[in-house]
Formats: sequence, C-alpha cells, structure tokens
Amino acid sequence: MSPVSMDRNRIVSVVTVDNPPVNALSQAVREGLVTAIEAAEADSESQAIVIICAGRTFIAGADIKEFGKPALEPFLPDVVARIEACEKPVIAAIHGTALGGGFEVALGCHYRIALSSAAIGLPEVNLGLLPGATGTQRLPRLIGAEHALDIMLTGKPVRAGRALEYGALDKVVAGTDLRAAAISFAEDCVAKGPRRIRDMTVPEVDAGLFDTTRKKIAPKTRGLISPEKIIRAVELATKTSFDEGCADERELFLECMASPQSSGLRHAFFAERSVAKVPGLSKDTPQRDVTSVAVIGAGTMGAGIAYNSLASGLQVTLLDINEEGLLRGEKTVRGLYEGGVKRGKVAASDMEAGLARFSTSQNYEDIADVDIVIEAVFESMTIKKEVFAALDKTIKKGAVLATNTSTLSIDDIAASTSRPQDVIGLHFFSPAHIMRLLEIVRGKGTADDVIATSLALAKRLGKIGVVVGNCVGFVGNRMLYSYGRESQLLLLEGAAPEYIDKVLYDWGMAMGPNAVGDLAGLDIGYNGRKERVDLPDDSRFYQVANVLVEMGRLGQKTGKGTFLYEKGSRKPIPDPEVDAIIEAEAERLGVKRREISSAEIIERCIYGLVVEGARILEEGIASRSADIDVVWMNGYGFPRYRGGPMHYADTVGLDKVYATVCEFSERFGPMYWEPPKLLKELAESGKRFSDL
Ligand code: 3H9
Repeated sequence: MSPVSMDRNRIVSVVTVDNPPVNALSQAVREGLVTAIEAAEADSESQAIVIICAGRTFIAGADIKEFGKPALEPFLPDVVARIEACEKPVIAAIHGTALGGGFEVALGCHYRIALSSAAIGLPEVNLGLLPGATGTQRLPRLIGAEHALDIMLTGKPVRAGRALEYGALDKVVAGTDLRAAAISFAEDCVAKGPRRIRDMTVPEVDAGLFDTTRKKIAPKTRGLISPEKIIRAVELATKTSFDEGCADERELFLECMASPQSSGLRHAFFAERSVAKVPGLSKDTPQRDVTSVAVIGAGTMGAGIAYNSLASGLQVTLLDINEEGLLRGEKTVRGLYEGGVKRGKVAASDMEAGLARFSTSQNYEDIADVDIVIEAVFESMTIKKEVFAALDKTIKKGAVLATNTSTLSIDDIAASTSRPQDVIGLHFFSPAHIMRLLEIVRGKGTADDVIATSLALAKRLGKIGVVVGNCVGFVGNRMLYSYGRESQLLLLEGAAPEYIDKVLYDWGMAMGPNAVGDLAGLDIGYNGRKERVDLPDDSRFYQVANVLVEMGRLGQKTGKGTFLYEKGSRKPIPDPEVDAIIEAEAERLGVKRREISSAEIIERCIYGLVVEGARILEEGIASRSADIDVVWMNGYGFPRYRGGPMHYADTVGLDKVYATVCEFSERFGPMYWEPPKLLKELAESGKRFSDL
C-alpha cells in the first residue's frame, strides 16, 4: 500500500503522507506524491490541494537510509518541480518539523500553513550536505539570502512564529486541527491561484554578505566542505537563472553526498540513535522511578553533575563530608546558574525553581531516601569502597548506586556493598553539564532495570548514554591511553608538543593531546597511572608527563605543564624548557630522535585508537563499533565528520589499516602494535567493523 493517500473535502483534495516514524521521503513517498498531485490535477471537482502528514510530524527530510545507495526515481527535485508546476494551488500543511527535503517539498507548494507549535529547517549541513532539492534556490527567493543562509548554515529549526515573520510561512494557526485550518485556507487560495517561488527574484543583498558570512562561520566550520558549498549555491541564486542555479545546486549536492565527510556525519546520525538500543536488553525492560538524586563529592565534577540534574528537573542533594568543600560546591552550582542567567541561556525563574530543589548535606542519613546516588569523589579505590559501604548501610533498598569513576572496576566497587545488582558506572565527562557523553558501565552483577533506568536518566539529562562493559578505563579512557601513549612516545622520538598538537588539530581533533593534558591537569593521569597495577614494562610510557608532574608542572592550573600559560590565558605557549626536558629524557632512555612526518603522527595516534577499539570489540566491552564511535565523537573531540575512529578505519579500508599496524609492529615492536585477531580477520575477509 502506498504511504501516500488522498481524499477530497468539497473542492479541496487532501494528500496525506503516512510513513512512520518521521514521514521521510522514501522512494514510495516520492512516487506517491507525484501520483497524488497528478490525480488531483485531473479531478475536475478539485480546485486546490493540501499536502499534510499523519503521525507526529510533517516530512522530516529525505530518507537518509537511502543515501549512499543507487538513487531511485522519481528524484526529489523533480517531485518538488512537479508539485510547483501543478495548475491548482497546492498548500503545505505543517505540524511537527518540516525539515530538509520535507521543507523543500513545502517550498515547492504554492502556500504554506503551519501550527504555531511547528518548526521548519534545512539541517542538511549536519549531515555534510546542502539542501539538494532546490532549497538553496527557492528559500533565498522567498525570504532573502541572509535569513536563508542563516537557516542553512546553522541547520537549526526555526519556530513557526519566526518563520512567518521571515515570510517562509503564509499563515500560522493555534490549536491542533490543522486539517480543517488548511482546507479553509486552501479554499481562500483558489482565487489567488498558484504562486510559484521559481518565478520570484531574490531580494537585493548587501554586496559583502557572502564574504562576511564566510569569515563569520570559519571558526565553527573548520575542515568542513558543505558550508562553503551552501554559500556558493545561495550566491548563485542571486546571480543566475532559477534553472541554472538548480543544476549547479545538484552538482554541489552530489559532490557533498559522495564525500567521506557526509558518510561520517550520516554514520554519526544513525550511531547516536542506535546506542539507545542495547543488544540483549529488551526495550520493555522496566525502569525504576527517579525523581531525586544525591551527588557525593562536591568537587568540580560533583557540582557539575548536581547542576545538570537540577536543570533537568530533579531534586538534588550535594553531599560532602568536608564542610569547606561543600560550600565551594554549592557556590559552583549557584555560579553555573547565575552564569546561565547572565548569558540569557537560563530563565531567572528556572534558576529560582532549580535552587529550590537543591540542598546540601554532610550526613549520609539525610540522603537515605533518594532514588539514585551518583558518587563523584576522589579517584581512589579505597575511598570509593568506603563511600559505597556507607551507602549500602544507609540508602533505601532499590535505589540505584552509581559511581562516576573514569577507570576503576565497577565490580570491585560493587563488592563493597551487599547489592551489586544496584551498582552501575555513570561516567560523566568534564564539564559535566556541557559534555554530551555518558558512559554507562555495566558490572557483572548490574540488573537490567538499572541499565534501562540509567539510559532513561541519560536522556533526561540531555546526554547520549552508551552502555559499555567493565574494564580498566572502559571504552573511552582505555582508548585514550593508547592515543596518549603514542603522542608521548612521539615527543621522545623528536616531535615537538606544538607540532603534534597542530597536526592532530588540523586533522580535525577538537584540541591537540598535549593541550588537552594541560587543560585536564597532568596530575589526573599521573594519579590514575599510580592506581594501576597493569602498566606496561616500558620506561618510556608517559615518561614526559611523569617528569613534568614531578616538577610541579601540572598544566593550566599551575601556569605551566607541557606548555606555558600567561596569567588569565588558556593559550598554550611552547616552552624551550620543556623541549630540553624531553631531549634529556630521550637521551637518558636511549631513544633516538629523528624527524617525524605529520602522516606518522596521525597514523600512530589514530591507529593506536583503532587497535585498542578492535580489542575492546573482541572482548565484548563494546557491543558495536558504532558505540565506540559515539564515545569518541561526544567525549573526546574526535571530528564528527570522520564518524569516529572505527568508522574512519572502515573508510580508510581495514586491509590498509592492518598493513600499517603490521608495519608498526615490526618497527616499534609488538608490545603495543600486535595486530588484534579481529582486525586481521576483517582485513583478510574484506570486511569492515560496521559489518560485525
Ligand atoms: C535531506 O533532506 C536532503 C535533501 O535536501 C535533498 C535530497 C535529494 N531518514 O531522531 P529520532 C529515524 S537530508 C530516515 O529518534 P526525534 C531515526 O533514525 C535529511 N530515518 O526522533 C529514528 O529511527 P529509529 C534532512 C530517519 O523525535 C527515528 O526516525 N533531515 C530520518 O527525537 C526517530 O528519530 C534531517 O536531517 C530521516 N530523514 O526527532 C532530519 N529522520 O527509531 C533528521 C529520523 O529506528 N531527523 N529518522 O532509531 C531529525 O532531526 C529527527 O529525527 C527529528 C525527530 C527531529 C525529525
């Protein structure tokens, strides 16, 4: 049965698209739309046509699942052109979100009516694309180049009220009966007849608009190709005929579609949605009620988690046995709220309501009734065990007991309680109220409903929860060890810190590894390594960082780490003293220094990640390679347009990655570079991680 149906209400034909969940423009929908428009046009009783959608939203775009496969006719630009060519007025009736190709279909219509709760947008840029069904040519004609550029370059949806002001909509109606409102509006449109955007000219634009826009977006679009193509397409709309502009848009769109960047961003889109479906965890798994949270430990992380929980509507108690620390934590929470209000991000009334749900305590008895505890104390197994033993004695039965440890064993922590089924890892990333990743670490005893509850909590906190298994460092930090290890070895072998950072930054990482170390504090990793008993027998392992910490160079907080920092500045400045320290260490350890190419830096650091990722998959610590990608894109600044380390390896080709890893194993020894069996098998059978 076609997902597009039609009925008639007196003189108005109503075409309904019903393709759950979001009415994406699959081949069947495209074909159905053309058939319906042709039938309505041929119907002598019909004088106007409404296109409306069933379910929760108007068409949310092209069907992204079809991308990367051979395109099937009818093509969307032709569908849009067919709608526009209709002799009878066609009206798009929008509820939910008209996005991408969905909004382009609406632009092919002659008029647009929407519910006040609806939004329109062209989010293709988030998928490494540009609007490819004539949106770049139609929207500037309708609302002017400046607003059109803004909508396409930010990719953000625009609320109906604002879209009406821009002229992107013709009418906005309150209430919920869109069908009735659209039919009545369509009757009014009969006398006006079709109004085609293709016949309009773009309102005059400021001569400097395109160059100013290029400069304005440059810092945010580093490395991306589609934003420039969007600007070029809109510029063409101001200079060429509609048909020429559409032909050029098509070419630019196909270039974007074929790029590895779009493949990476599309992978990111689906990967971030797939993490919520955990293999082996039924989607009907019951959840425990969570309305109150206690956060143990009022440091930066604890205060950030407390603020994040308050902002999500939860009742929060921040507990610390140290009074001074508790006061500081309370001040941090208030400061985060006040900063939000000052920047206009938080309403003053929300701050008031949030702080009214906030309390502090130094006494475990005060939190006995909470639904979930999130421990965020110092990263020491001894201290964590003491805290969990205390929680076990005081907290009500059935509460979730979570630890924010970033490396320690969940099972060992759970063993200090009588209820390992309630214990789980919730690994937040700093700053906790901003970073989107939440690693949800299941211990061997963790109950399914505790995992389901944690996934729901992640969503409530505005985070992407990724369920992983228990091992040292879980997925993210375990892989970070390999990445950091290589960048540290490269320092000894002759690459300067600022050179390594520049190469990886230019490759797309949010920051270079040395700048990240200084930001986080080199002592954090140093103390973490002290807790570990399984470090490799290698005197070079993180040795530069070790020496710097022992000299008191902890990073930004001490004004010097691997780099120097001027007072009040976060800008890393190369320090000749550090170069001398590195050279001396290399000599002491007998490491031969040499010239190192940028390609080697990238391969060693990124394949270091891939090799560890493959081991993590082999051991079942992550169930899918996409889960690893989501962790690295959302917690560690891995460029989204490369789709995460495992997707990146897939795009390079695992045969090539495997060959390089074998070469590194010969050159640098098998201790770090022994190729994982899984990588070998996939490479030899011509498969990818995503085939698993
Ligand atoms: C485009 O249009 C190109 C054109 O210019 C040119 C073409 C020639 N296709 O996000 P949710 C699935 S590019 C296929 O959890 P929400 C999604 O995977 C496109 N599937 O819901 C998920 O599946 P599952 C431009 C799609 O309520 C389910 O729907 N459009 C698509 O939180 C629910 O999704 C966009 O970029 C799709 N287009 O948010 C819009 N969209 O349940 C992309 C969603 O199996 N979509 N799915 O995991 C969104 O932004 C959000 O999904 C939306 C709903 C806001 C619509």
